[in-house]
Formats: sequence, structure tokens, C-alpha cells
Amino acid sequence: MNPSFIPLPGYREYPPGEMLDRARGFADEMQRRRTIRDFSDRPVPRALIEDCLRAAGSAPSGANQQPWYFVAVSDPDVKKRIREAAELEEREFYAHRAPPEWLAVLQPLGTDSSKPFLETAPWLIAVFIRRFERLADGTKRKHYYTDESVGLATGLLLAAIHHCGLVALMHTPSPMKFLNKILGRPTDLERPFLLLVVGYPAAGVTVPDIHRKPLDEIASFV
Ligand code: IYR
Repeated sequence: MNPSFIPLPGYREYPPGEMLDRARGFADEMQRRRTIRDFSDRPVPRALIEDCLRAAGSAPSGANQQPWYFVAVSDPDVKKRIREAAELEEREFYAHRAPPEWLAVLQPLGTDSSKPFLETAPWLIAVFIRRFERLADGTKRKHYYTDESVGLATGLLLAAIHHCGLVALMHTPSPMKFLNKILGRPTDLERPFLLLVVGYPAAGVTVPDIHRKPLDEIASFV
């Protein structure tokens, strides 16, 4: 089959001064994003989550295979089951599985095995890596660069969540296979990437006094 091309749709060029303003404005806005661990139970309309997911689905992906799948959970019973399964793994992690060096780097974050936010927050978004596609004849077709692609989509999702005025926490109980079971996702095609907790911050929430690396530590120009 011959590839089919169309003129580039939607591209906008801005005057140079406006480009600088936009670049600075976006960087400043992203610097305001913080991960929080105490969520309000205030409801968030599904329409907001849908648009954030549409932004996530705009990510580039290997061979445009779009190897992501998102399950947005607001059902209290499902959230409860996810919390119970996650806390089971986390108790094991903090008590036995995590080596002392790992616990040492987590110390400034003040985390432990208790994850009440998995029930308090109005939305959990489980992000799955779809490693294979099921073809009509029943065979599986491999997807390429799935980790990179789903990482990119999740980054855009986080930016969209922040941009509309919500907050998020990336939660990665390990192992997370229970998400396939609870959410009915096929284990032969998909594996969980992470669980995003989304909502409004609890009143008076605090965050760790930690800082981002300055530009000269994260980039160089040659
Ligand atoms: N999954 C655990 C531990 C944890 C690991 C990292 I790396 C973090 O940045 C934060 C927590 C937990 O959620 O507590």
C-alpha cells in the first residue's frame, strides 16, 4: 500500500517575540505543578478527565501504534478494591522488599504504605501499556517503543491535568498486575504502567520542601 500524505494541518507560526513569551509562560506554568498526596473528595466532572485524556492521546508513538490504554475510575467500590490491593503490595514493599538505599531516598517525601488518597480522590486513571494488538484473525501484532510512547502520553496527560487546574500524583505500587484483574484488562496484551490519582488538593495541603534542578544541571548546549 502506498503511503498517503496531506498538507500539514493546524501548524501555527508566531512572531518571534510571541514565541519567547509563550515559551517562558509555558515553562513558568509547568514549574507551578507539584505532586500532592492529600486530596479533597470534591467531585471532578468526567468531561474534564475526557479532555485531559484526549490531550494524552495526541502523543507521538512508535509507528503511530498509540500503544496506550487509560481506565478512568470514579466508582467508589472499584477505588476501594484498588486501594486494598495497592496497600497490600506497599506494606510488603516498606517492610521487606525495599532495600535501605531506596527507603533513604524516599525519606524526604514522607511516604508510607497507607494510601487513603486512592479512595478520597475523585478519579484514578490507570495507564496501561498495550504491548500487542489483537488482529481480526486472532493473532497478536507487536507494538514498538511502547514504554517511550506511553511515557510521552502520560507526560502530556499530567500537563493537561495541571493546565485545567487539577492536581495529580503518580502512584506505582509494585507489582501492579492487580490492576489488570480489577479493571478487566487483558494480561496477554497489556501491562500496567502507572496509576494517576487526580482531583483537587485537600484544604491546607503541604508539599515536601524539595526543588527542581536548574537548567545548567539538566542541559548543556554544544
Ligand atoms: N510505591 C511506593 C514507594 C515510592 C517509590 C517512589 I521511586 C516514589 O517516588 C514514591 C513512593 C509508594 O507509593 O509509597
